[in-house]
Order: sequence, then structure tokens, then C-alpha cells
Amino acid sequence: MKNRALFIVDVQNDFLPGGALAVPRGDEVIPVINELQKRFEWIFASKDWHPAATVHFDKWPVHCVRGTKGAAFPDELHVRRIEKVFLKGTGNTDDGYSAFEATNDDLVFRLKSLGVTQLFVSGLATDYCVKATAIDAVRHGFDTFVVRDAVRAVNVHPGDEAEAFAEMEAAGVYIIDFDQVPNHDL
Ligand code: VGL
Repeated sequence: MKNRALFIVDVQNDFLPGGALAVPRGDEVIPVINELQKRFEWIFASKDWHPAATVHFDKWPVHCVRGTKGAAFPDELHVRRIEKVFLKGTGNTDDGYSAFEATNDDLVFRLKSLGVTQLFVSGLATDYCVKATAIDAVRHGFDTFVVRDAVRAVNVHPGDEAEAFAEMEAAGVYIIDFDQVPNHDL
């Protein structure tokens, strides 16, 4: 079972209700992700980690500026077992939607050297960073699962969430429910 890893995308204060770029009901993923962690030996996460000035903020409200409270994990998220946090969106010309664009470490190398072949993706937001991360994971050869109960969408336009799930499925991502994630006693 060591070939499976849980990946937590961008569960950061600014993406939660009250945050600078709040994902509706984004906080609901936290207890689900905390529970999911019990089923995995390897847990990784990403953070949006922007400089104060970036072209990304021409498209979005200022959010997740590196080192700020908004970029931190919420207190409720269990973080003790996260092996490594991958930082993305760190330049001033990139959006950094995919965790595979992280600049502090090589995500593909890290996963492959541990023998991880299956990636279970959770977090925020379904229609941006979860989608980009899951599709990149398929491209890099991982069996990729998105846990529906453990993700929420921004839905800038109504229907974005459904479209994101359809795009991911078309790319070869398996969309599964929490109950379908294999259990594994630690
Ligand atoms: C995200 C919009 C802008 C995300 C990041 O984490 O999904 N969405 N920046």
C-alpha cells in the first residue's frame, strides 16, 4: 500500500470562507481530508506561494502572498504527517495552478523515488489547482484519483465545477467518493 499517496492541494486560509479568494464551502474539505489522512502512509501538500506583485493578481484578488496568514494552513487541518509542502506560483509571471509547477522541489522525482504510482488528490479548488494538478499527474504517468467529497470549486461561472470534473475524466483522472478510497491500517 506504500505506492499510494494523498495529495492536499492549497488548503490555505485565503481559500476558505472569510479569506481573500474564498472558495464556497471550502472549509468542508478539512474534516474529510483529516479523515482521509488515516488511510495513507505518504501525504504531500501544495501551497500557493505568490510574491506581493505578480501578473496572477491581474486575474485574481491578491491572495496567498508568501509568508502571510492567508497563505498558511488553517489550524483545523492536520499537518503533522505531511511529508513535504510544494510551493507554486512563486514567480511573478506564472499562475502556478498545478502542484507540478512547484519551484522548491521536484514533485515527480520525489513521488517516483518513493515508488508512488497512485495519487489521490484533495483540496482547493476543483476548477483550478485541483484540476491542473490531477491532469498533470496523469501526464506524468500516475494513476490519478480525485476524491469528490474532499474538493470544492470556485465556480466563477456557474457550471465550472461540472466542466472541471468532465475535463479531468476526459484526461484519464478517476473521480471517486470518499468511501471508495481504500482503507489501510497504519
Ligand atoms: C486557485 C484561483 C486562483 C486554486 C489559485 O488554488 O485553485 N484558484 N489561484
